[in-house]
Amino acid sequence: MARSRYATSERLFTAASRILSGGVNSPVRAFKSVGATPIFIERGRGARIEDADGNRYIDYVMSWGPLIHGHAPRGLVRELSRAAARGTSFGAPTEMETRLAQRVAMLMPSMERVRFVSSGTEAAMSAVRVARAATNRDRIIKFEGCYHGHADAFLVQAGSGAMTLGVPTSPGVPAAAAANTLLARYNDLASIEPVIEQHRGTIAAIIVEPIAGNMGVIPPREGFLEGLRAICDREGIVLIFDEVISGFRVSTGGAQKVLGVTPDLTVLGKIIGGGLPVGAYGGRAKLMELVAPAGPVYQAGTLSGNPLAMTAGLWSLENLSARLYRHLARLAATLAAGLADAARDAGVPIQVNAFGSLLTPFFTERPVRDFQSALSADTGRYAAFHREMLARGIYLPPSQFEAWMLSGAHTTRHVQLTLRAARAALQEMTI
Ligand code: KE4
Repeated sequence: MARSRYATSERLFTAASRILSGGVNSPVRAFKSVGATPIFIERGRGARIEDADGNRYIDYVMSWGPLIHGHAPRGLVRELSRAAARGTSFGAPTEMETRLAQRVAMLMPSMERVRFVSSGTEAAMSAVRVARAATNRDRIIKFEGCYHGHADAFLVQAGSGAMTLGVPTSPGVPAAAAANTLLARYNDLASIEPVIEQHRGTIAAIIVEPIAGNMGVIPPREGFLEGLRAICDREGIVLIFDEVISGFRVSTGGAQKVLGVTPDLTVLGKIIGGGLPVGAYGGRAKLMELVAPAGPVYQAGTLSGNPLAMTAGLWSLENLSARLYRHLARLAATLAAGLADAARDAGVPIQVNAFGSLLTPFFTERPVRDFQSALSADTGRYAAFHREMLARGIYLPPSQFEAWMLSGAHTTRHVQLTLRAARAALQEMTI
């Protein structure tokens, strides 16, 4: 029998599954929803990765967003090597933390004060804690299909891996925690007013992905974010933008700059760590001065502000440019249009949503504007497409409900090769 092109990955996954829950350290990586064995990555360079069997791929996961400059940029590796040689962690202040915070605040002026943590989850849960302390209220509103990490309060109708695996509300979340999390529909302002009416005076925060990425990409409707801002101003509710994906991904100032709506607090992650573990939350000084040791709201972390993550994040932000965003937007537009053309020619219904360098092809005839329409996508067809593309050297997010990510290392040539593979894959799927 011919040796599988993924034989080594299959062997490694068997070993991993004996010691790691589900063989992975984050569920979406397990390829469950695309019905395949996850491939084990050996190395990455630029827009490409190579797996344990020596297969090479053009990568559109890019570690789920941090790698806006591609894999292992020489300058980042150089700075990181120098930083590591000086020590990996001190548990004490370093100048790098101040420098990265200053760069974040310069690019995103709403962040008058910043606190670094080690993941987006930590950042989002801490921002909610600040909002609760500031308002002396317990409830939050989140939107169906949005994902803010795996803290108890957020695992209610959550997106990303929770949506992918069909467990949007996780066992193990106490009913009391879930009860404080109220749900509304993304892009539907009218769905919020009844929730406000019913719980007036008890809602501390509205948390939202200003550009939804965890149902697949769903841009905000005209007026949606402005409406949230007005409701929060009227009701004394803290508006939290979760820009873990969109922050520095869609512009040098994130979604809040492009869309012109300013939150009270912002949650960041991914790009600000350049691929190392990081998260950050921040916003109005009056709110952030509540955070210990400046104020009474406790939040801490052994590796918060880790010098290696700060170094990688600072290099990443210092190398952002208007030219980079123009390049990313152009490639994404070419990719989106090419996918739509290839699907039409193959007679496969696809709706491609895109915003800047974020895009998702939904396998459905319906325009995808919210959680319900995202759910209409044919996940079986997406799984078949994923497998066909993997076999043709294109590594896509192993879930219909995620965002494809481009980087400055992707070129027109990579996109042309991707569209050639997509055309063949879609034709193959209709046979
Ligand atoms: P982390 O705790 O995974 O660093 O960040 C949580 C988070 C918070 N907010 C948003 C908008 C996010 O997208 C995320 C994490 N994103 C997913 C992929 N969409 C991470 C991938 C994974 O879970 O393995």
